[in-house]
Amino acid sequence: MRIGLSTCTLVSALALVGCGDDAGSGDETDDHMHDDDMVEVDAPVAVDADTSARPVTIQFRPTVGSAPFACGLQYVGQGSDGTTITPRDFRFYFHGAELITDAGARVPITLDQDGEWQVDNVGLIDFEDFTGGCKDGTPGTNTTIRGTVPPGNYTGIAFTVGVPSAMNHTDLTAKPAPLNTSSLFWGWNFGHIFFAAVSTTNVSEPVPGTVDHYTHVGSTGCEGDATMGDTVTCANPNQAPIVLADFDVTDGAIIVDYGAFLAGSALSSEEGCHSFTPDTCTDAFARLGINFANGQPMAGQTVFRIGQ
Ligand SMILES: [Cu+2]
Repeated sequence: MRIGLSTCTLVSALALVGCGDDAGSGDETDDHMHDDDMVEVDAPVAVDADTSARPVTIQFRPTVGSAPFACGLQYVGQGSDGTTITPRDFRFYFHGAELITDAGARVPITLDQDGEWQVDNVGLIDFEDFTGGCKDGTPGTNTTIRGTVPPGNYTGIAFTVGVPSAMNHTDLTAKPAPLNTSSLFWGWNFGHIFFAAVSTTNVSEPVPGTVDHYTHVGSTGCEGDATMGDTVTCANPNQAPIVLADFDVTDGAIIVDYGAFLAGSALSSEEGCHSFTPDTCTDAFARLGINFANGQPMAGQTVFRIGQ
């Protein structure tokens, strides 16, 4: 749009008064009240740039490899030992979700504050529905990020798996949902379980029955007494920043692959990972993009990918 040289422009530039649409600019949003109209004369400016936030919904889709994930289904050949499993839990916290423009700029998604799944810039993605063998969570599920972003040409998405440290070490009962989910909380100092994937398998040894294999990712090596108001810092934050390119915000979905996360874990064993044991944690952490040795992000995560 060009703002034409007009009586209105001249008058408003000189007298600093507003004027209507008689400038012929077609500009519905500019009230012409500013005092620098003179420099805009015949200068190209953005056409009716409506910068108001637009709603955006990011879809997550849980899978076990290429198969849809669902509580109550059996999946053969899972883990490092080719176990037949049924899921027991599949949930994770995210924060700091951003869309990425075609120019590479990161634009935060302002989350809808729904009183249940999203608060501040944190959300809980919950794929389990408390049916079948899923016993750790709730009937409710949440498979989307819902919020607003300014208009833009977005081609990628980023978010971090985990709860921000400042919100992670507090009195659970004083926290708003979804941060008050007791089944995803270890205690004040360790904080929340960021990523939970639990499987159940039938075993015949030593006695016939079932074995649950837990993989719980959260911060470790945390110091400072949160109950006394100290700021807690964790030597191993174990937060996973995820960046996915070539994401179509309107048509695409983010696949979250339960099978890929557990592909290197011995699922017939009850010796799972609660973020403390290198033997059972190192592989799963790496698949999520976390170096177990130091708790820092590392490249090569295979749990999240773009799909439909
Ligand atoms: Cu645990």
